[in-house]
Amino acid sequence: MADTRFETTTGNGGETHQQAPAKGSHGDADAHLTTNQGIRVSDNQNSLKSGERGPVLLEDFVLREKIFHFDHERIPERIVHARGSAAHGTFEATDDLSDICKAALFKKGTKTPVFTRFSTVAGGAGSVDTPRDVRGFAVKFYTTEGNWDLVGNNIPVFFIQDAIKFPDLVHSVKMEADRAYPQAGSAHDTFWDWASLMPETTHMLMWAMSDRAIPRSLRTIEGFGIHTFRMVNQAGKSTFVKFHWKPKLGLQSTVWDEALKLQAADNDYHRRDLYEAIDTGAFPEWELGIQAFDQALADSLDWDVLDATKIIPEEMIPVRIIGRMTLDRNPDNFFAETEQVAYCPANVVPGIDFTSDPLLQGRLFSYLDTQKSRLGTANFHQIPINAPKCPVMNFQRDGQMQMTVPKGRANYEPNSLAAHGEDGGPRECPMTGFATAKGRADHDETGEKLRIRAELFADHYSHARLFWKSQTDSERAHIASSFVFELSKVGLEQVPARLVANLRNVDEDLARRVADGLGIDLPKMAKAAREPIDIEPSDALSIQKNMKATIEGRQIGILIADGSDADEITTLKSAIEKAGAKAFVVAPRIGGAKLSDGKVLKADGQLLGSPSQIFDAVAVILSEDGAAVMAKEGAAIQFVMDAFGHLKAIGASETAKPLLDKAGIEPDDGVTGLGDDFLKAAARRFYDREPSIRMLA
Ligand code: HDD
Repeated sequence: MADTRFETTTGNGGETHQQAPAKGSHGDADAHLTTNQGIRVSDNQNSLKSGERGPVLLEDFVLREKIFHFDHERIPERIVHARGSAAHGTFEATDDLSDICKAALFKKGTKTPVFTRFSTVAGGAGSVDTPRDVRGFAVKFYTTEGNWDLVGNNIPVFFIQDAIKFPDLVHSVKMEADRAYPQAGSAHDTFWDWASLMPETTHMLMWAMSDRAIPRSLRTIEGFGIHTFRMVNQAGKSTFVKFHWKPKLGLQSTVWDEALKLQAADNDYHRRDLYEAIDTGAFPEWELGIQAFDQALADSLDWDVLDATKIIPEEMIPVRIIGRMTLDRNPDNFFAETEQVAYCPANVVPGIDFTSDPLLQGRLFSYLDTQKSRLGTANFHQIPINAPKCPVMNFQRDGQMQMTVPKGRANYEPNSLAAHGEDGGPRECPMTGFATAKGRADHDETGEKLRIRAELFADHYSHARLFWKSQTDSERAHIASSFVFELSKVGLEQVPARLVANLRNVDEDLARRVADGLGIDLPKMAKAAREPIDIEPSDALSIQKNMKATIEGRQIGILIADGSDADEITTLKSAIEKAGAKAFVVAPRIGGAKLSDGKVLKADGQLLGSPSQIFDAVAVILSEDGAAVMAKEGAAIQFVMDAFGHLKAIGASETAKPLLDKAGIEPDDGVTGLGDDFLKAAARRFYDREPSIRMLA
């Protein structure tokens, strides 16, 4: 008989414990269904009754155990970042970093397993993937020296400067306390009430209102560690660093109307995209980079590097690429891995250290604490997805759900048991263990106990201005329009004007556009706590300036119907696939369409369930008759109309043109035939088309 158990290391010195039946065992002739006590189950369909139609007996331990376990399947969802998707992968160090960091994972050529979880912030675990929101970007590195968690976002700054405000931020942005809506997203009273009273949010609001908050896919977002961290080399010298993840596919975002429609088209749009990309071998990749600088540079800046609402422009300190992360394996089980993974910014390895950023310092407490209430036990680090892949040896003992079985008498330190022939257990490691970076605190400290923030934290607008100045015209129009959209959902009369009064400190044109869009008078400028300064614009802050003209990793929808030209379809499909993109055939019926050669081509998706917003570009291949039929089909008209409205390329066969005419499309550079010009156009969005089809603020 095959053993249906499998063993997982807990990371605790390689000890093992029993787990559920091995994957793939279902259907094996020797795979027996058992209770959790290992007792074989003879009948999984009928509960034990007294007589054929009689009551169910309390005695039925098979039934009781099954229902009992089911009743307790759910655990509390994360307070924030509840909705997420994750994948396994590898980080490879590509540069020699020994000059500034001694961590083993950064030794050139070293490969470290990772588990990376992306998330939205405000929505619950079952909410949609595409609201306007920040995306979490959390990476757990299982290094040989212990776990390092880099818990960042896709935006390089944060709403607040001090962790003490985090509960207020989160309460205000999540669904409102009495009515329990909206489920995800910030377009509601309480968020804007709070944010408009909190000028330090302004820089982050600019990013959150930009297209960064409506990414096309998780594979096309950047990631940032946000805080200034430290790296420490072998000699004990410490260097400040800021972490950056740069996606191989470049940055890609949606437009707002598209993001809204995606919420209807596919709630799981990003989750599905990540899963399918990995499943089909199109492994998402990011480069990891650092901006490294010393105390002298930090002191020379006009802002404080401990302030998480500020950046350091890449033009000022270039990003040095130090490694590459590839995600190449989907989780086997969503709950066991994606749900139970517990990130904690306090998890650092020797060579990486904190600064006194007050936001970071608060986080060092919060994450460890929250895992106890989420996962129910101080032993959550023993859950396989959280367990280090190096030995764990200490004298911490017991607790709920203890999975290891320590041996011997030594459960305290120091002890002298070893001297008497017994196992005395592990010892401190003064030379190789984690030792807090030496040197003075990041800034002069008097040692006095003060509830204040350092002086430069009072500048709330300079970096928001820098961001605004660094955007393209189209990006500015999107930002202004997002403010208008969000504030138009606010019922509290005092709030929009208060926010616009803050925006006047960022840019007068922005404030005026938002006020006009809302139909309100321009309010008096809010008094800035500190006069903003001007900083040189930075191209790195723009999405549109950092898009890659490639169709690699993208999905192109091909609308066909009965009579469509078989050769045109085959040629286009193979050209798309050759370029590393995915061709997705859409037809009125899932069974497919009968093509010009008399053969039936099965569709990948039915027209009603595959609107064009799920594609990066679309092609329409229709015969004359097919086009006439489709021109009477609302979903087909909407398909091309939305593709055009969402600034995508549309490639059409000559005979498909009547459908485009019916949709009111006035051809531009993005409307092409089916040849190379289409593939070239599909690699970009046509932002210059926008003013002719939509009124923006
Ligand atoms: Fe946080 C989760 C990112 C500030 C408290 N946070 C969480 C996750 C990410 C971030 C990506 C999800 C991790 C996962 O996938 O499981 N958080 C950030 C960033 C911040 C930040 C980039 C600022 C730079 N967070 C922050 C503060 C506090 C928290 C200031 C509290 C003082 N965050 C939490 C938390 C969460 C969390 C409540 C919820 C679930 C969890 O930790 O594991 O503890």
